[in-house]
Amino acid sequence: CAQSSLQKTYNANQHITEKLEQLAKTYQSTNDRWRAMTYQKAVAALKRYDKEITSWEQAKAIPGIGASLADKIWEIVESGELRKLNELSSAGDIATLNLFTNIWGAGPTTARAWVQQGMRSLEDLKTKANLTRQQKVGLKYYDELLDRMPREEAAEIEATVKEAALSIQSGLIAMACGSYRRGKKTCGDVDVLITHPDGHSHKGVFNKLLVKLKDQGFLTDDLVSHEEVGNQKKYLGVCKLPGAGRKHRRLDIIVVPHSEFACALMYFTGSAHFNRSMRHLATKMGMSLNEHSLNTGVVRKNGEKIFKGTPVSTPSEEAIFAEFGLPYRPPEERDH
Ligand code: DCP
Ligand code: MG
Ligand code: MN
Repeated sequence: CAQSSLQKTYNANQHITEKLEQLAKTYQSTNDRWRAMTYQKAVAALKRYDKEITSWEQAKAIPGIGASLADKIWEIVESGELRKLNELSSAGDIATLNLFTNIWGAGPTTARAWVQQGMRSLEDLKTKANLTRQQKVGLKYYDELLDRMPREEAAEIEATVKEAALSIQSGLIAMACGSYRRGKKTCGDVDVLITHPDGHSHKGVFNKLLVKLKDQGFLTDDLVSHEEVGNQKKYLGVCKLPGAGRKHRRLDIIVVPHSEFACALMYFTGSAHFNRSMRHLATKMGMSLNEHSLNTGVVRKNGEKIFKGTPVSTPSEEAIFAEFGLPYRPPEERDH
């Protein structure tokens, strides 16, 4: 009716909701979803409330508004300002958060904690912060790891890993996936996938390869030295090609059994966006896809898997596309 639509469009407390909305956005931008939602809910409650708020008690009496929110609302009514907002959203803090989240191994939560502890620069972190081993590596190579490498250099890194792998076991397949395989001009890291066509000779290669590449001085630092998911082994680290003027680069090495090769190849080729689309399509078609296998006949109830389905044979990426009834899409066309 006319009255309720009037109530919806007229906001008697716009001066308050504006500030709380900004606060919600700030928390959203620092990935504090819980706080962001709290303030979004308060804004919605205030927008439904049709009278101007003139006391702390009045604010507190609105369903969904607790004492701490009433304090903030009252602060805005009295002073027209919200100190918390000024504290959080100063341009300097945003820049500092960006500076910190660019460190490998530091996410928004860690970055925010450092800012709250008074850290303002990378130098502060080096001298005063509690850093994980990974964050120490991330900080040591801060500029180098932010720099994307030309694809020619990614090819040299691929060749180095491949040569070492083949010296350990003949017949291995070692190939760079990720942005390199998608044909990008620059790469953030190199994602080398390793398998053996005979189905078993990949076993034991992972450890020997890492030892060899470390002995060569090629691998300089570990980030995740050994991650094992099912039959796949993954290494995340930092490498440097020999010779002067070379930069430290991020390198991922993944060793998989040949039966999982096509699914792993597709996953590590990406893009991440393409992978999400494929998983979404799989769900719609009663299938599931990950870096290990493609399963059909998956049963889901309320979005939850109650039967994990049956893995189908996937000898190649072409076979995976065919299972979806899709034409083959070359890596260069998988950015979306
Ligand atoms: N991947 C994914 N989802 C993620 C991260 C990665 O599906 N959250 C997959 C798709 C990526 C691949 O792993 O293409 C490799 O991950 P990278 O982070 O190395 O991403 P790219 O190689 O695509 O880009 P970059 O050049 O930045 O390394
Ligand atoms: Mg990559
Ligand atoms: Mn990678």
